[in-house]
Amino acid sequence: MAGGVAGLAAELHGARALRFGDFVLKSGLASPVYVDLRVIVSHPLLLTQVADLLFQTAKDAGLKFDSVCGVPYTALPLATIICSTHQIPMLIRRKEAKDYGTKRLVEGTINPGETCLIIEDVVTSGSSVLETVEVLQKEGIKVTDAIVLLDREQGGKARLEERGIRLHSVCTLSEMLEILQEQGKVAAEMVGKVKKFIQESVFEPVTQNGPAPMKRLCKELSFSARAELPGIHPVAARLLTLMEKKQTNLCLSADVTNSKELLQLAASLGPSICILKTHIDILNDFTQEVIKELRALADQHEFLIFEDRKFADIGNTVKHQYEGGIFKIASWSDVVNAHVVPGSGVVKGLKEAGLPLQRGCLLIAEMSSRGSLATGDYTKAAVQMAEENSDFVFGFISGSRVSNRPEFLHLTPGVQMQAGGDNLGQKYLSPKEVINEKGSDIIIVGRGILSASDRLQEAEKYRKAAWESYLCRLGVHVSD
Ligand code: S5P
Repeated sequence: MAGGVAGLAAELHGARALRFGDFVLKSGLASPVYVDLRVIVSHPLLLTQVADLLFQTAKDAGLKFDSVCGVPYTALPLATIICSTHQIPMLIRRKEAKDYGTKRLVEGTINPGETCLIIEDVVTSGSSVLETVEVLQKEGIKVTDAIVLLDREQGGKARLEERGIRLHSVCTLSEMLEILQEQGKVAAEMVGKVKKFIQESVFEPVTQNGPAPMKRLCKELSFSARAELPGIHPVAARLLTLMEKKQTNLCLSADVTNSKELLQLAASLGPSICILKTHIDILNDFTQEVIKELRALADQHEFLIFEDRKFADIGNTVKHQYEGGIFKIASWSDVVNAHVVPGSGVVKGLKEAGLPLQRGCLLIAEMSSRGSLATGDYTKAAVQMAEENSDFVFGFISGSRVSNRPEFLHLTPGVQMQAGGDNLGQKYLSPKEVINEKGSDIIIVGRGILSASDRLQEAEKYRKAAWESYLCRLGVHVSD
């Protein structure tokens, strides 16, 4: 096996599946190593070599299994090669249930009680393997072992073991590094840097009970430290400071249609929230008087007002919509948001009205609704537009952390204690998933709170859950 791994290390390095330098990972971590095994699909010999090593590792461990399932997507072709070569039935896990049709999550013949072996290309925290395991287990399939090509040694093995899954790796990142150093492909200094990074960015459980939230042993800046960053947008600084002071990263989506109810909400939930989000055009009885009272409550309880207007027109039009009309949004709303679909003109138009009033803007980089088109390159374009207009834009509406710059804030809608959705396309994640796993900063909650009989008590539940998840992310232990 050692010979095989030495050859493999050189091949992977040659195919640029392993790169060394300065990278920023999706999680926001700066990393001296970048592992992208997706590229191996362009190297058929390497692909077969990897599949062989994975199968050999399973054989060496004496594993018995009835089927094989690759974690989507890179491990899919690997599982296919293994199954085809050794005549083993394969299962395919769908990443998302099809919106139409059968809604199956697993393709292939499911025989409950049979054992399935999981194949994965690289494991960091173990989350992707766990997701696949959970889907298979729900179908009644036994899963006890997973084979991975590269274990990044960042806590995945231990986390999987806690959930009853043994992880067997063809190679660890440290072994790979040593081989590449011996082969003269990576300098000793870089090897040291990567080893230090591995040690400092281990994901490990911070609670004893239940599915453990993960703590990142890395430098995550606190909200108050981010408020002090040079060049931070004044609205972001104000928001981050009040969040830390009030210990809240909860934004209330005050989607009510009656102004008395809106003001009651602001008065009673004000101390629990950092932002009150309005859809001012759904009020049946809007007057500027309501706005005056809302502003007074915002100042009294120290929360920002965010009119969720989602501007999406050419610059000239949005400028009028923002400062004029019946609502005169720019005159009272600290924060507004915009779709990026018109191009940067939308931000420039809003900026002309908003900058003199020291307002801030969030760009919609992703949406919580099923089938949203705001993904991939669209999301990237939103990030770029924010970076180019950071005098006015201070963050995003998104499902996850889309920018690694700590001066940008991420606000995530589609949050309820229980996962699920409504019957009009909304999808929900829990506060913990959003803050801890997706790396967002602020949860936006509407009906999760509004439909409770005791709204204040419910808001406090959300505030605590989101705040504790933030502390967890910082590596602070939370005890009840
Ligand atoms: O992608 C999005 C963006 C926004 S701003 N998905 C959303 O749901 N929103 C808003 O968040 C939506 O307009 C609503 O006001 C709130 C979510 O409400 P809930 O009742 O589903 O929590």
